[in-house]
Parts: sequence; C-alpha cells; structure tokens
Amino acid sequence: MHNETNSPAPSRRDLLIATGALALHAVAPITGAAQPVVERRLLPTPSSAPAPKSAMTLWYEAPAANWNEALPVGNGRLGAMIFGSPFAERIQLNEDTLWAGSPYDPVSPDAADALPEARQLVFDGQYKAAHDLIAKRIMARPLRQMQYQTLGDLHIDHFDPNVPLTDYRRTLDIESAVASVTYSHADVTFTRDVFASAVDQVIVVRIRASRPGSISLSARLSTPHKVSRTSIDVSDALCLAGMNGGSDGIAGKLPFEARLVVRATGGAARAQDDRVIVADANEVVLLVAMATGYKRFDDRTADPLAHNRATLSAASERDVETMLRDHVADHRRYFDRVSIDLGTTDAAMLPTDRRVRESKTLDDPALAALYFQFGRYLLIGSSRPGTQPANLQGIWNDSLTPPWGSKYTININTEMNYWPAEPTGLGEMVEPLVKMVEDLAITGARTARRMYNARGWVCHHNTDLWRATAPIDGPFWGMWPCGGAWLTVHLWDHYLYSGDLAFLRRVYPLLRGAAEFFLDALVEDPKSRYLVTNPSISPENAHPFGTSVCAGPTMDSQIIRDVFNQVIKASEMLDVDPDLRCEFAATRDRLPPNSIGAQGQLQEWLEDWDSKAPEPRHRHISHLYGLFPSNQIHPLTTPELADACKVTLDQRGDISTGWAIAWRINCWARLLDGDRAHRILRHLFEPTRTYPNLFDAHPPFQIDGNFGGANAIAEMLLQSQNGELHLLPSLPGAWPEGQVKGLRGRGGFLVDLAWKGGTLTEASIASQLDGDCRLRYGRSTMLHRMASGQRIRVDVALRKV
Ligand code: FUC
Repeated sequence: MHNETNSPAPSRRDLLIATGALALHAVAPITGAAQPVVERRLLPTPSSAPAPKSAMTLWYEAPAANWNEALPVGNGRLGAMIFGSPFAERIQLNEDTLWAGSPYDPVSPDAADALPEARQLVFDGQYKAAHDLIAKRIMARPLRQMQYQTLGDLHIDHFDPNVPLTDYRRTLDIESAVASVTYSHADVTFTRDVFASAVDQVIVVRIRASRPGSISLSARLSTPHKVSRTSIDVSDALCLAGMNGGSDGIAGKLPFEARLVVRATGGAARAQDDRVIVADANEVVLLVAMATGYKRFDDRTADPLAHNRATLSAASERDVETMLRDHVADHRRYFDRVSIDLGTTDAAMLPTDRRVRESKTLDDPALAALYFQFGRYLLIGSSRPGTQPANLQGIWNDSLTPPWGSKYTININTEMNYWPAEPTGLGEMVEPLVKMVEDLAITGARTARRMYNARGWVCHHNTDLWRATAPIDGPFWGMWPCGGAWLTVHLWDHYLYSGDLAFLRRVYPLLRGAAEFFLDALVEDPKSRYLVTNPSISPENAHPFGTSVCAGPTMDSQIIRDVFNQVIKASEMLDVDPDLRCEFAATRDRLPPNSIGAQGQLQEWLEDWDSKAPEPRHRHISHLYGLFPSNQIHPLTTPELADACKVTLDQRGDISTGWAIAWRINCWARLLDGDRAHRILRHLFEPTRTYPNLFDAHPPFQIDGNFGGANAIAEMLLQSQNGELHLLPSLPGAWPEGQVKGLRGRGGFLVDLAWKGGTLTEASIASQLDGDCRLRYGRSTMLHRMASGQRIRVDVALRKV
C-alpha cells in the first residue's frame, strides 16, 4: 500500500510556490439525419472551388450526405446543422431547453428503508444479492431520465435541379463562426451564409446571388413534435407552436415555438399556408427564433411566443450586415484568445473529410491544431452564460430519442466537456455548469435526505433538464453517489484559474453541501476500518463477482478526497466554518489510500480484484481520476503511483470509444510521455472516431471526445497543477516546431510559447494576479515574483535538463 500526497490546494497568493533550483535564466520584464442528396450526381468532377485560405476552415466539395457530415453553428442556446444542399437545403434546429417530460422527482420511496440491508450485503460479499435488492428498491422511478430533443428543421427549396451546377464548396469558418455554401448555377454564383447569433438570439441565413433578381425559393419549418398551431402572424412571420413529448410515464408539458421571418430585397416575399415563398429577389435573409416554456427545473411557465415575438421585433431593427459584424466580433472575443501552430504540411490543403479519411497515413500536424480550435469553437457554441450546459451532444441533436438521451452523464462525459474551458481561455463558458450545480444542490438535497437520510446534496451518474438526481438505468451503471461531487471540482478549478474570491464565496455552499453529504453517507468498512462509499460502483466496470456494485472503489475515495480538500481550503480562504473544517479533515484522513496491486497496477477497488475483472480493456479508467483530471498522482510527486498508472493504461489498451481515447491521451500527457500521447491522439482522428464534420464518434456522435481531445493538446503544451507552470511538458517529436499563444495556467497566468527543433525558444508569461510564478521546463525550475498585469519574457534559449 502506498499513501499518496494529497493534492496541494493553493491559496490565492501562493498558488505558485517556489522550491526548485533556478536553472532557467534571463527573465526580462516587458510591456504589454440522412437526406437523399441529388446534387452529388449533378456535380461535375472536379467540381469545387479552391481551398479556403484560412487554416481555421472546415471545407468540403459536396453537400452533407448525412447528419454527421453537416456543419454545426450554435450560440450556446440555439443550434443548427447545415447540410448544404443547393436545391433542398435542410437546416436542422435545436433549442437547448427542449427536452422531454416536465418537472419530476424520481427518488424511490423504498430507498432509505432498503439501504442498510444493501450495505450489509455488500460488506458480506454478497454483491449479486445487493445488486438485486438495489434494482428492486433503490433505483429511481422511473428508471430513466428525460431526453434532449430536436426542435425540427428549416427547409429551403430553390431552383431547378435539372440544370447542372459548378464550383460547389461548403465551409465552416470557425474563426468567424459562419457556415457557407457557394456554387454557380446557370451562370449565377450563389452564396448562403448561416450563423447562430448570440447578440441577436436568432439563427440567420443570408442568401446572395451574383445577378440581381436570381433568388426564388420557398422556406418552411417542420417538427417531429406534436404541433398545436402553424400560423402566420401580422408581420408575416411563420409560427410553429407545439408541445414536447412525454417519456417513461412523465408527461410532456413543455410548450415550444419556432418562428421564421423572411426578408427579401428586390422581388417579392409572401407567406402562404405553411411556407414563405420568395420570387426573383436580389438577396434573402431568413431569421429563425426558437424558445420553450422552460424557466427553471421546477418551472415551465415561460411564454415562448412572447419571447420569439420580442426577439424578432428587436432583430427587425437591424440590417444583416450589422448582425453579421456583431456576431463575428462577439465570437472572436472568445475564439481569438488562443492561437496555435503545430506546423503544417501539404495535407492541410485537402478537404477536411479527406484529411480525416486518410489521417492514419497523412503527416498532418495542422489537423491537431484544427481539432483543438474546433473543440473551442464547439464549447463557445454550446455553453454560454445563461444557457444550459453542453450535454452529450453539446447542443446538436436531430432525434427525439438520441443515444443515452443526449443527457448529462456525470461519471466522466459532462466533466470532460469542460476540461478545456479554463486552460484554453473559455472560463466564462463554465457558468452554465455552475448554474446546474446550483440546481442540483437543491434537487440533490432532497435525494440525500430521502435516500440516505444525509445532509448536503448528492447526484448519481446522470442528470437532465429537470435536474433529476436519483440513481438510474440499473445498479450496474447508476448506483454511484459521486457524480455531483465530481462536478464541484470544476467550480474549485474555476477559482484556481481566476483567483476570483467573489466567485468562491458564491459557490462555497455548493462545495460544502457536496462534502457534508459524505460526512453522513460514508460508512466504516468492517475489514479495513476505512470510511467508504457503500453501495457504489467503479463506474460501469464489472468486478469478478457478477456486478459492479461494491464498497469504496478507488475513484470514489479520490473524488471525495478532492471534495474535502477543496472545501477545507475554501473555508480557510473565506474564514468560515472552523468546526466543520476539522470534521472534514478528520473524515478525509480515514479514506482509503491509493494502492498498487499485485501486477504493479493502480488498484481499481478496495481489494486487488483487477486481474480477475471480466473486462480488462474496459473503456472507463475511473481510478486514474487521481492522475487526471485530479493531481493526487504525478510522476514528479508520487513516482511509484505514476508508474502504477502506466501499468493500468497498458493493460486497458490505447483504443476505445472516442471519449475513452481522449481520457487516455490526457493521462499520458500528465505522465510526461508526449510521444505516447501523440500516438493515441492519431487514433482519435481516424474515421472510426472522428466523423467528416470533425464531430467525435463514440460511436455514435458524442461531443466529449472533441473536448477531451482539445484539452489533451493543451495538456501536452502547458500544465499548471503542481504549483508551477510546466512548459511543454509532453511535446511529441511529431511537433518539432510551433507556437501557442494564450493558454491559461492556474494562478491567473496567460502563457505564450514558441519552440524549434523540439526545444523551447521563448516563453512569455502574463499574470492577472499578484504572486509567485514558478516555471518548469524539464527538470529546470525558476521563480519570479509577479504583480498583477505584469508580463515577463524568458528569452534565452532554454535547455531541458
Ligand atoms: C457512459 C459511458 C458510455 C457512454 C455514456 C453516455 O455511460 O460508459 O460509453 O459514453 O456514458
């Protein structure tokens, strides 16, 4: 058995504490759903216009043949997938509060009574009997949560498909967040631009033609939901109002509305029946507003019709040029914070789908840079202050019954969505997650009380729009009380990156509630005398005794240790709750330590069952939470445990689902093995794990791999978890020359790096807080005291010792 060092929980001023030798030199302060696609056969070959100039553009030579080829735009709340058909455009639409069902509380009324018996069975080694009892009496009612659902589609039909077209190109410029389709048809060049404006809260489609009077089309909205009303309002807007569906016995009671306005310049536009018809216009602008009755998890009384009316009447005051300019400026405000160059080869000239298709053999470092920035693009598009957090598909979903309900799976997936937020300069995008935790602290307090007779709050392995917190799906997957606790780690990390004390004060009750739950819910393991969770699981992995249900899996102790450590630190910073702080510390000290098993692996359970577990290559690597994203294990601080993590990673294998590959890459980056991380990163880009539109494939599409992959690239270039900024900790040989600007480190740092021949040539560090800055490059470390607003440059060639 090995005791690990508890992760340092730095305070505001001493986030970076120096202890190392000064081997770096010269610090100089300086200033400053599938559609039949008729077009394919009509496109002559080669048909497309030349490659776009910007490296930050996804581009294609043909319309999307299915949803995983369509291109996403989003403003955090509204999402659209653009297929790019010249004749029969389909733009699939989402609104982030359109989920099935209505407010509900799924806690089983039998749970509290059955809990003592379930615990005893687990401690007696009767795991299967415990599983069956939990299935019968403890699991949520209903057993499943509500699904995130599509709103429907915008259809735009034009032209005569019998006349061939040329010069087709479909693009998504992630720098400006505009998707475009261009082609020539009967000697006229058409351009269709689509964007999701956060400023104006509408999806905007702008259609232009090189010859006046050339645009004739018909536009309509459709939905798979129950439609209560299709109408045309006084301003000629097309209104589609309906009600969401029920699911698993929870009635659908959420009204929604989509509203379409079509503005034509020149020619004529008129609404007729269920569509708007435009004839011979010079330019056409379509605006789509969408809303639901959702106000909060327990309130669905908002008025979507009034919301859309107000949105469109405000937008009607604004011309499309202004809307576009404001949209691009708004997007770039976030996107431009980080730039990256990992080198480029001829592969970067190819259409994006070919780069993915041939990624196994192409030398294409620029694809990693594009993937990194695409991850940031997706976060800006699916999680903004005031919106719902990014779910399993971010915000993009064309189904009423998407895989896993496109919910919030919080035993890895939702957390992974937010991994890149802080390091890649998108800290604001964590706000929806913070809000969700605020909700869960309310619904989860009810669950803690009714299921466990415990203080604080709990959420198991999933939640949904209605913030359900009880265990779902079945004991094998759902009997896990640490999901909400894991989410709170993101709140603490937001503080570590920003040093924002007001934020810490706001979230402190959430951190405390998560910790208080475990004061009451942990029980003493009769054999070891450690305090453990029971019943629980090591997420979704079966142990050798016919189920996953167990007591005290390693991951739980690691998460709970972080939860106690962060609340202890926070209570010190805020000077509150001294007695409770002592209780937290005493309980923390009775958690089981990380252990190394007989095969030299990091042990997944309280006992060394690993070699007999039925799925040795299981996708989850839950016990490596302690290595990444946590920092309880690190090669520089706990080398034996770090070696044990390597053994586990080798046993589990490199290839898995998209998100599971992404987790492995982050782990290897933490283990300071850039080449191994890079090798696995290339698996993530293969067509089995990345769709033509660069969406991550579980398969099917699941957005966590996009975010986890983007973060892994950041982790290879900068880490900040040990009270120091570790520069190029895991730079792979495949990226010998490059630069990155704007990465963030804990302690309020902004970091720009450049390297050549695999060696760091320049580092520029800006500090947003007062305090010490400790830099590490290889084994060299250097300390510099920095004032808020100061920037330093390390400008002598640095040698890695
Ligand atoms: C977890 C994973 C699955 C999937 C689901 C949404 O349960 O084990 O692979 O990602 O979440």
